[in-house]
Amino acid sequence: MKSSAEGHGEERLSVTPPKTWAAGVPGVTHALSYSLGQTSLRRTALTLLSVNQVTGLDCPGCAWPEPGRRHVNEYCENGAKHVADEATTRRVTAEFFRRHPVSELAGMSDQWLNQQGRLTEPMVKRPGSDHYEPIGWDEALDLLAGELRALDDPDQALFYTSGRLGNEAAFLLQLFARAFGTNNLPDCSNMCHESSGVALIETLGVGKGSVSLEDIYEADLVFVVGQNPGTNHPRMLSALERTKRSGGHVVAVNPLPEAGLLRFKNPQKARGVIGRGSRIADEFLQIRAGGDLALFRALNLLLLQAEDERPGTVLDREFIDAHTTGFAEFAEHARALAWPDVLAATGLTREQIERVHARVLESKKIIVCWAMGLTQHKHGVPTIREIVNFLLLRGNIGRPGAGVCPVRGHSNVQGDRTMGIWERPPRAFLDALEREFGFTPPAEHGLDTVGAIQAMLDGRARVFLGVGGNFVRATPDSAVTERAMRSCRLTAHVSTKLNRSHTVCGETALILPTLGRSDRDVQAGREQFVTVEDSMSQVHASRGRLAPASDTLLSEVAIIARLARLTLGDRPDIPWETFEADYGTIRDRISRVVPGFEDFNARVARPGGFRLPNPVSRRVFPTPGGKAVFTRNAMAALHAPEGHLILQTLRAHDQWNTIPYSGEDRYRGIHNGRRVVLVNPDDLAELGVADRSVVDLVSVWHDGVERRAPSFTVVAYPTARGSAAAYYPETNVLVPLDSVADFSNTPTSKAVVVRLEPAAPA
Ligand SMILES: Nc1nc2c(c(=O)[nH]1)N[C@H]1C(S)=C(S)[C@@H](COP(=O)(O)OP(=O)(O)OC[C@H]3O[C@@H](n4cnc5c(=O)[nH]c(N)nc54)[C@H](O)[C@@H]3O)O[C@H]1N2
Ligand SMILES: Nc1nc2c(c(=O)[nH]1)N[C@H]1C(S)=C(S)[C@@H](COP(=O)(O)OP(=O)(O)OC[C@H]3O[C@@H](n4cnc5c(=O)[nH]c(N)nc54)[C@H](O)[C@@H]3O)O[C@H]1N2
Ligand SMILES: [Mo]
Repeated sequence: MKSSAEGHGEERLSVTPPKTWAAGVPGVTHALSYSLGQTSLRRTALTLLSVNQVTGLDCPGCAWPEPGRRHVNEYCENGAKHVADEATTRRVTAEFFRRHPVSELAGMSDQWLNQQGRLTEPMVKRPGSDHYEPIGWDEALDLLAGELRALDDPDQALFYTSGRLGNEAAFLLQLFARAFGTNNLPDCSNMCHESSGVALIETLGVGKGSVSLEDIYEADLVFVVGQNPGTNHPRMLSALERTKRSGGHVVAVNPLPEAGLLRFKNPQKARGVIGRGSRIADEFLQIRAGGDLALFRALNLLLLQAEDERPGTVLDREFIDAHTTGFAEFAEHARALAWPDVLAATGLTREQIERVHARVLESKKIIVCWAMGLTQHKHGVPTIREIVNFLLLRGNIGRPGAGVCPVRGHSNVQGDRTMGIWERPPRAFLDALEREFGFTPPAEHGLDTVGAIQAMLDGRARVFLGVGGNFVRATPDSAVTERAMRSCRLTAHVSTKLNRSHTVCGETALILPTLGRSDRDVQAGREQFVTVEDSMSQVHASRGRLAPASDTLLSEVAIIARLARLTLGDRPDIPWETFEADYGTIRDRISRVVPGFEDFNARVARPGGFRLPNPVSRRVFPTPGGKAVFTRNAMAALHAPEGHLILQTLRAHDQWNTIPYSGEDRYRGIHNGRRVVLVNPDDLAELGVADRSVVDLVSVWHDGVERRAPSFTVVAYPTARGSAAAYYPETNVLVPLDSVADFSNTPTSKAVVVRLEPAAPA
């Protein structure tokens, strides 16, 4: 295995034709073989059997909801891999850190670091030292608390989270940060679905999806836009299969012909194991990167024109009049669209778009699903606003089988936001905190992820605490971010596994190892559970079953509660010790602070939990004017200068975000290599670059700084013209820190202007 972070070329790379179907038996055996490489058969069986059972473990794989009657456990190949990765029997001990200095670890690959196993005891790297050494919990948390207290201003501290955190820990962390005096709560959401939240709050008043799983089953037409469910939300395919069985249709919009969008073999059914599987997409629009705003503007224009031809039959006038504002201004703006701009931006033909328009006219109930292919673009927010326009026109909001469906990533990223992990907390939330806990939380907005990096760079932020995640690999502009982290006085990470953020650290650094979701969590002699909220606002319990990876681990709740007490001192109004001993007492507080959680403990004890109310699904729109809002979204498209391509950075099949599990991307036919760039063969011909040649990717940005990712093997691939693709996080070095989406400040990870330069010989 390669041990250097940047290999030169991919000597063992092999490429086979992309698959046209996803899941099925190879998926399951593949997951099992990964699992057995990590752990024993017994642990594998024990964990997999409890995944997504009513009384079991919430699958950490993604935020797609579990079907209602969960008498069978529904999990997928990739969920199984994520669980196995956590349940591994390999261990990182003090001895490991004695053998490997930090400078050596910083040169190892993300995959290698992860494969060393579970972290087992708290470690500290002291100023000037190149080694982590063991430290007791009390001393470690005292050190961190001391650094926090020593800051001139609470806003010099950053509290980052990743969406694996359960509700209880998330609630405590934001409570701690605010009692300490800051709203600096950057999170992975800032790099993920922030654009969805911003667009949906503005137009519908609620920053979440409005549909349930039943709505998906019931829909006549489901759009799957900018999303690769075969890899990232495999269980979504069983839902789409059901939609299709009841007569619904699916339109996929993507620059890549992703396997899961085309055909699906359901591994949970005998029929899926043999046979050709179900065809998923009835229409596949192979769009150019960033062309979605133009596509939905075109569909909206066609709807307005169809209404002109057959008045009273196309638009839902009753809905528009009763529940929306801004229709007239929107319609006038919509009609100004020029078809040549649409065709250039999308790379589609007018016939393709009209065929989809015809399906729209035939469909009473429409849902649009989307993920990172929309949110991580400069005009991601306007694109999602335009999708809302599209749904509003025919009243496809707030009734069965219709609505918006941003498909979340991390299993509890939506719940963390509900719990107040947000650098821009709403006033009402802060007021509720004040009523419950008797202190006045800071009102000024805090720093998001990009803002946090900028603050570290110019010395405004000095102490970084990450609870979960892998900050230096998830964030853009790797070289710049690494400089930012290294300039901190102290960086500390609450983590389950070793990752690069532990090796690119501040003057002092702490590793605080924690229980994973699959570990049994016992406090004060009683078994605890945590709760999570899925992508469709269902809140339910998650219980770990496995013996913890080491006796020394503390839960996230315990770490945050102890740190808070050490930092803030004993205060009668926030009983940190009680919170740690009984998570039910945290839920009692949540029930009084967060709307929708009334009677939390009782309701979450019911099988399957409960669904948070979403007023949008009742056509109540909590916008300032009390109505859904039509918006005018100026045309925007991506433009690469001559000789350049738009590069999107995405996930391979065998990885969990910043952590590759192997060099395999089975569905796309890429084996034994991650430093590859997929390019349309016609683009290669035009650029004069040969298939399988080795190039450097060089990104172009107005600051004139040259950002280079060396040694990528070119693979001719059926991606849309002008739209290249390569894996994240190896390519994060190319994404400029200030290349962000308008309004949401999300890094534009799906739109980096690059050129391919012949690689310098190794
Ligand atoms: N196995 C596995 N599961 C995961 C994760 C994981 O890493 N591994 N990560 C989780 C997380 S945090 C998230 S956010 C989700 C991410 O789920 P996805 O959003 O599916 O993840 P990406 O790999 O970023 O894929 C983006 C998709 O958008 C397409 N795309 C790119 N640009 C455009 C565009 O301009 N227009 C359109 N229409 N499509 C475009 C790409 O071709 C690709 O299919 O998955 C979650 N689930
Ligand atoms: N270029 C580019 N950049 C991207 C993206 C992209 O598509 N392209 N996607 C963005 C998106 S959508 C996201 S969500 C972010 C992801 O960013 P993050 O959430 O920060 O990254 P992860 O890779 O999910 O974090 C993995 C680490 O989490 C820790 N961990 C795992 N489970 C637990 C747990 O139960 N508790 C604790 N405390 N720690 C745990 C482990 O130590 C592991 O090493 O990356 C973003 N960055
Ligand atoms: Mo994400």
